[in-house]
Amino acid sequence: MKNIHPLHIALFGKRNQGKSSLMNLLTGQQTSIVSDTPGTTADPVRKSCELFGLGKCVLIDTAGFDDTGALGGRRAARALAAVQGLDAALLVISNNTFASDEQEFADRLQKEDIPFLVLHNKSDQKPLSSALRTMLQTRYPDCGVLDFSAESATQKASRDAAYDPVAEVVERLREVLERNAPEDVPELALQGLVQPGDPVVLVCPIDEEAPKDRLILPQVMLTRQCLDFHAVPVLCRVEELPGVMRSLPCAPALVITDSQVFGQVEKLLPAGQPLTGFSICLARQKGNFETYLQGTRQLDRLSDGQKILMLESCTHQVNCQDIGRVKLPAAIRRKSGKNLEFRFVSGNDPLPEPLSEFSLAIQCGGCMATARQLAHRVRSLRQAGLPVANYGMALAWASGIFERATQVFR
Ligand SMILES: Nc1nc2c(ncn2[C@@H]2O[C@H](COP(=O)(O)OP(=O)(O)O)[C@@H](O)[C@H]2O)c(=O)[nH]1
Ligand SMILES: [Mg+2]
Repeated sequence: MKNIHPLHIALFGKRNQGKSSLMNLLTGQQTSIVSDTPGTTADPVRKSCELFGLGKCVLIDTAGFDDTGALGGRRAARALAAVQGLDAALLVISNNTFASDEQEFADRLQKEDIPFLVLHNKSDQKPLSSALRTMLQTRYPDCGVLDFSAESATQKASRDAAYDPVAEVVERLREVLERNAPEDVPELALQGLVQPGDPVVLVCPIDEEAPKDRLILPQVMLTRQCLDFHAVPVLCRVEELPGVMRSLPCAPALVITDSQVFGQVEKLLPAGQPLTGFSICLARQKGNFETYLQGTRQLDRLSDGQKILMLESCTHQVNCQDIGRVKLPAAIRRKSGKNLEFRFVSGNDPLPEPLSEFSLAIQCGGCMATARQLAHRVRSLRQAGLPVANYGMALAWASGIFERATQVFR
């Protein structure tokens, strides 16, 4: 499994089930305090690690969701809030106990579409009963169930250096993730579009918004993808594009540009030259592509007074904010000639109610969000009957080249 962003995996369960012991085993070091005093892990503890077969992960150890200490209510609420945007969860139980707390929590995970593994810990004390295993597999057909002992695994590892105490846990997690992978997400945006040796031109404007001394993530990602496919990335600014096009031995397999200069770039290229944008590539990679294609066409059907919901997945990228809050609304107003109202939601903030007030939602590229986070958000919007477009496609639309910029992916 290849993941560009680390997988966020959290451990949940009542107090004293062995969550922190598992966290320490998985991260291979003393990260979380293990204690037989229930309620020791007060705030979520995060730790990055590399798990064999899963790649880069961020593990999150949480307070028990039954925590009833002085801060209990808040802790439990925080454990629940941590659910949003997770790639997977480990629900840790023991002693064949799967009571209403656990059930409520597992139901919630299932509802939020977060894949999870129920890990029955302390099997050295009491193994998982077949009745509970069957109940779990019936109620949560997509989850995994594993009988385990953090204690025994730790002891075995201390006797046998070749023994990997978490291999089984990681393998089961991997199976669960694979079984629940979002369907329309290709691994890489350029898959099938470029061949070894193909030149690919990446147009990267360096303006006052460009970060100092570096490139932005989508530019780095697409450069890397060209290299992965043995294509030849050629980076340039808009000014140099005509010269680059003249000097290449053949027409590039693809030109990928920053969406803000779509208009300029398309005028500099011969008709028929495959062209797309970084953010459209990102949308291709992060799923929901068909939804965005259809949603963007909605821009042709806007009328005066309609409301558009702008969704930014992160709260800190000044560049995206400027595009989403200022440039894109201005470009849409200009191109449509309509008097429109824009509303903004950032990060994981809740969606405004009622969604029926809006005629269209436009989601940012989500370079800092996982495919699952985006899938979840887009699903909620679609369930409310709202068409969903995407920043990159909307910018292409505003530049009059929506069809051309999305053609290569259709
Ligand atoms: N017998 C046994 N005890 C365990 C196992 N895993 C954890 N424990 C013990 O259970 C207690 C609670 O563990 P901890 O990891 O702090 O649980 P948490 O509250 O869920 O984070 C500690 O005393 C651990 O040593 C296990 O597999 N078997
Ligand atoms: Mg703990």
